[in-house]
Amino acid sequence: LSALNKSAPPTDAKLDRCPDPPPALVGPLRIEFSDPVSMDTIRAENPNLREGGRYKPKDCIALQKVAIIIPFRNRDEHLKFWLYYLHPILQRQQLDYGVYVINQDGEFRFNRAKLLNIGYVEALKDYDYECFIFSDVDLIPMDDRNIYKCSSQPRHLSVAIDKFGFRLPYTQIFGGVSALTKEQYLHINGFSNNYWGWGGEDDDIYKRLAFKRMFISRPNSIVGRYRMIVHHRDEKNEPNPESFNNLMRTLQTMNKDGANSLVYQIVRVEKDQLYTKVTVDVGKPA
Ligand code: BGN
Repeated sequence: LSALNKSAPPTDAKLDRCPDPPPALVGPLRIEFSDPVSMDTIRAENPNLREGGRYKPKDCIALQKVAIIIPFRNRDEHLKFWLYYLHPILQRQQLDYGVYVINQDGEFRFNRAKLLNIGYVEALKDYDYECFIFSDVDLIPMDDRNIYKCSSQPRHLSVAIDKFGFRLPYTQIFGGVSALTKEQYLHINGFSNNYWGWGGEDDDIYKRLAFKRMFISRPNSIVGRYRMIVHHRDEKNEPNPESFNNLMRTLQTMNKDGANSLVYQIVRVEKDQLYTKVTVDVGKPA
C-alpha cells in the first residue's frame, strides 16, 4: 500500500481540463479611462500572478498556453490600464498565460511587426506556449466572452473598436489584437521586419495568411467590442511612406523576410509581478 501511495501521480495530473466556456465569465464590461490606476493597486488586486505576469488556473488544466505580446514604447499610462483590465479577464478565462511587453529602445521609427516577432522568440524562451496573442497596448476588450486564445484559423479579436464606430473598417483588417498558433505563425514565416513607422504591417500579415490559404476567424461584433485609449500619434511613428510598395511585394519577400531573418539585441529584461518587459534594440533599415 505504501509503495502504491508513493507512486501516486502528483495532484496536478488529476486535474481535468478547464470547462469550455469558462464558468466565471460575466459578459459586457464597463471600461473607463478617466481615473488613473496605480501599479501597486493592480498588483494587490491580482495576488495570484507569478513573477513575469504569469498565471495558470489551479483547479483545472487550461485549454491553451498563451503568450500575450504587446509592442511598446513610452506608453506607461496605457500599459497600466491594459494590465488593470486584462489580468482579471484573462484569469476568468482560465488561461495558462504570460504577458510580454516588448519595448523598443531608442528613438528611431517604431517597428511594430518586428517587435511582435521578438515577442514570439522571447516568450518561447520561458515556456512552451502554443498560442500567441499580439495586442496593441491601447485596446481593451469590452466583453470577457472574447476569449484570448487561438482557433483553427488565425483569429482577429478587435473587430468592433469604438474609434471605428464599433465596426470593422475593412474586411481584411488584421491589426489591433490578433491570435496565431505557433503553427500558423511559422507557416507564414512570422511577420515582416521591414515596416518602419505607422501602418501597413498588419495588412502584410493578412497577405501572408491569405497567400497560405488561411482565412480570418472573428468573434461577432457584440462580443468583439473594444475601447481604444484616446491618444495622439506618437513621435517617431509617422505613417510609413514605404508601406504601399512593401505591400505590393509581400508574396516575393515573405519567405526571406520574417521569423527566419530576425536580428535584434536584448538591452534588458525586467520581471514584474504583472509582466515581463524586454527592452530591445531593433536596429535600422538595411
Ligand atoms: C490602414 C493601415 C493599417 C491600419 C488600419 C486601421 C496602411 C497601409 C497603406 C498602404 N494600412 O490604412 O495598418 O491597421 O488602417 O487603422 O497604412
